[in-house]
Amino acid sequence: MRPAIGALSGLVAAGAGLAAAEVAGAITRPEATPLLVVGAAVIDLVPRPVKEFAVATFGTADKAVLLGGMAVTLAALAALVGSAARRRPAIGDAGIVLAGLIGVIAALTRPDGGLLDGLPSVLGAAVAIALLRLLLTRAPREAPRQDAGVLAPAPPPTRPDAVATPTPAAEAPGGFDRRGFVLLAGAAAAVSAGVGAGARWYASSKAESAAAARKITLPAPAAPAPPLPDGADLELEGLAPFLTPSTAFFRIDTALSVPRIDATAWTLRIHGRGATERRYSFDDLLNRSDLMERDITLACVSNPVGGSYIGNARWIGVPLAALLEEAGVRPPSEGGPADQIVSRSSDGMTIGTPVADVLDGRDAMLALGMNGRPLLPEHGFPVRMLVPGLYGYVSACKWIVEIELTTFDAFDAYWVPRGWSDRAPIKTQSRIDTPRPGARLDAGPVVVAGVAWAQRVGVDAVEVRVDDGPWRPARLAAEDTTDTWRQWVLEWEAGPGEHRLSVRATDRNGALQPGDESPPAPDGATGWHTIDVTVE
Ligand SMILES: Nc1nc2c(c(=O)[nH]1)N[C@H]1C(S)=C(S)[C@@H](COP(=O)(O)O)O[C@H]1N2
Ligand SMILES: [Mo]
Repeated sequence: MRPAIGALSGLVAAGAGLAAAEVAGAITRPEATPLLVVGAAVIDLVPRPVKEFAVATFGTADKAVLLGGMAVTLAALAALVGSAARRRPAIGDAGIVLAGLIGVIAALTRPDGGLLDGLPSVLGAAVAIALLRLLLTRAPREAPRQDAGVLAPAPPPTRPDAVATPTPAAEAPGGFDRRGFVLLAGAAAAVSAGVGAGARWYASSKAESAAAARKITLPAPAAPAPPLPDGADLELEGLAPFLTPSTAFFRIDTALSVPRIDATAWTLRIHGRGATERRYSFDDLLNRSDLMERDITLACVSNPVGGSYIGNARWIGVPLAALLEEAGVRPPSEGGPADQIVSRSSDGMTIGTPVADVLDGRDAMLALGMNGRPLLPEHGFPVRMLVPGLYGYVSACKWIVEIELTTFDAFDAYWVPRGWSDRAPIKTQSRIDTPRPGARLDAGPVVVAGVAWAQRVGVDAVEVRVDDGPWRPARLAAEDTTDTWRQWVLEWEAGPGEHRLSVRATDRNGALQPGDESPPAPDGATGWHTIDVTVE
């Protein structure tokens, strides 16, 4: 146990520091606690290949993996610093001050960071230093290692009464108040866990009640979505449902903790080149007479061929073109000085969208509702942007608070300096949902089905190939709109053996989905989704 005392002290001190930071965060801003701000900084700083690796390996669990990895790293460092501090207490102070400083810098450099955001890290470091010192005074002090040639002071003789004055030589059982140390460390750990969890709970319940401060009921939209045509949803087992339930909708963002926004205090500011500044409250949007409801498929640029970062929902929102027109915005083709809309979120994300796309008549909107309900926090409550035909990272700003009219020359949005294209229309794609890759099937008729999308244009054909056979036309489900994906199905008479199935779509302009394989970066993956199955 002896060598572990320092490590244990370091761990307990780190835990107490984090708990103290949670308390400070619960009072100031829960997003500003050290792990969250440092994690957010890591997300912003990782180079594209690392980010792509993380998304490919961990998918949407990447945030949990990041937080877990940070906790393990912090624990290891705390144990190391604690051990070193047993010999030289100054190392303990210095290590914790450094950790606190990293937290403060990360907090203050967040795009949405304020001065107060440094407080959790400062308080956490102070508590950690005090507790580490206290714990180490209970532990027997180890003699500093002596370098060769330096005269070591003669160790004091061991006395039976060494209990009162712990010395390096007090290695006798009585020299270490083991019981006192264990009690103190145990109590500190228990109090930290309790206080930390309590602060967490308090912060989240405060956020929930702010969000629910007023029960939001969405008004019936003036322009409801046309009813789904019969046969748009084939309702086949293993096939993605035509409308994705909100709770099953993919979530992609850089927010380590989901922003919790009080809708009653929310405002949107529209300003910039060629725009008369306008502000809207949530009520302003809710009470408009031009609310529209639309089925729109949203795809992430990081979606690999055959991937699941795509969903289709029924959204309610305000036409974005109407808001821009109220601000006097004209498209570049009519002499407007701005060609880019930069939308900003409450957590500082920036997303750049071509003005021309938003004003060309498509159903670009500021969405307030998803599948008949207010947005879920994860999907941008209270308001997010949607532009059919563009990948999410260039259109779908969640937790939006600002729209600035500018130019692509003047401003690079968040993902652009990180290696992604500044413009990114969604590429035509198709996906096999059933059978699953690697499935073992019985010989005989097999239902092969999936989805395909060619947003803004529409899917006109889907073809499936088995092994080296001919491309066979699949049956297309009824089309909802050209802005939604379209289901397809093919019955396949499967013979025994290993088989390879591929799918490809053709859009309404007659353009065939490209078969050459390219990765998601910089502007969306291409290739034909291909799976292997075994028929017995
Ligand atoms: N504020 C904010 N909005 C954001 C993002 C983000 O990281 N922060 N990610 C974008 C990306 S890359 C995508 S694909 C969509 C995903 O929306 P969803 O999570 O509701 O599916 O949100 C977009 N809007
Ligand atoms: Mo995305």
